[in-house]
Amino acid sequence: MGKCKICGSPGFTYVPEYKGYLCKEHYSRFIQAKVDRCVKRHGLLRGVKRLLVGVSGGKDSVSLLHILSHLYRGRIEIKALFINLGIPVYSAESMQAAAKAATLAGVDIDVVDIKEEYGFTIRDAAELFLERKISRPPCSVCGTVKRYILNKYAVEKGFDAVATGHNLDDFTRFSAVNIVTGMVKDLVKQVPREDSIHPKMATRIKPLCLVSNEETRKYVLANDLPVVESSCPYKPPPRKLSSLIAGKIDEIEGEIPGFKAMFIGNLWSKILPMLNTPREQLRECELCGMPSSGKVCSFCRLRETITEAMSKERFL
Ligand code: Q46
Ligand code: ZN
Ligand code: ZN
Repeated sequence: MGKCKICGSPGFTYVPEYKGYLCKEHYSRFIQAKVDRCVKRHGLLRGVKRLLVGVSGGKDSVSLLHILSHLYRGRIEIKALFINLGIPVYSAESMQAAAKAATLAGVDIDVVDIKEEYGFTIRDAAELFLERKISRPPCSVCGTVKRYILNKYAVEKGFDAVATGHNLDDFTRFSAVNIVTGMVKDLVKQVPREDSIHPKMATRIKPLCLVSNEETRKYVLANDLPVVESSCPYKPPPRKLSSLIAGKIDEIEGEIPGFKAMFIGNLWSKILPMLNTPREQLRECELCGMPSSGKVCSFCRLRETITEAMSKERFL
């Protein structure tokens, strides 16, 4: 292992941008500077005084909290939110990691327990799906639940924006799949900042949008951050199209360093501005009052389906 190009101490990892090695400290500073540049270039914290960070205990969100706290604590208020999804073993371990990460970052953390708040867990949803009593797979239920709770918590507690840990690889993979499958509605959401379009919708930001999977993995190692070791038992094998595309994108990045950033940068600056997609018209859900495109929001519809299926089970 070579020496750090900046300070000469033992190198931690090779960094293509430096054409050489960096030590743990300078590697961490390099990643933090990358996030700071992205935040400034895309105005991610424009108008944001209070920021809610969704922390799952995974490497991306734990790195995100550490980086944001390092860069902006004291200038804006930062709070972490962990959502207890009730997934056996995994949720308890994730909560421990998230709590430790928050302590390390010097940030308060709150927990929303979906069983306590809404009467079901992702485990319940997974079992109902296996028994063919609901049609949505656990990850689809989980995604709707997480989005809804993060937004609701932020709006009710007066946060200006919600930050999540989507990274460069998530952006490139989702965008390429959306292009190939023609999912323009989803493609236009692959941006660093989605402004609020409803009084009950918080602005969403993704400050790790130019930091890769490999970089957050190394950031965790360099800073000895606590992350959940187990993986979610409901994680499905990756879809064939998605994993093939991700593999090819990795191959190209290996040949042409900076390819992923170029792809996503051109998408943001040249392609998305040409797409004339009308903004979604939102009203308030008749059941919960949160933003919805129909009479009842997707979360309330989902909750009704699950609780109905659970109560039928009880009477069998
Ligand atoms: S927690 Fe939830 Fe993930 Fe588990 S059920 Fe799927 S989405 S895999 S990141
Ligand atoms: Zn150094
Ligand atoms: Zn609702």
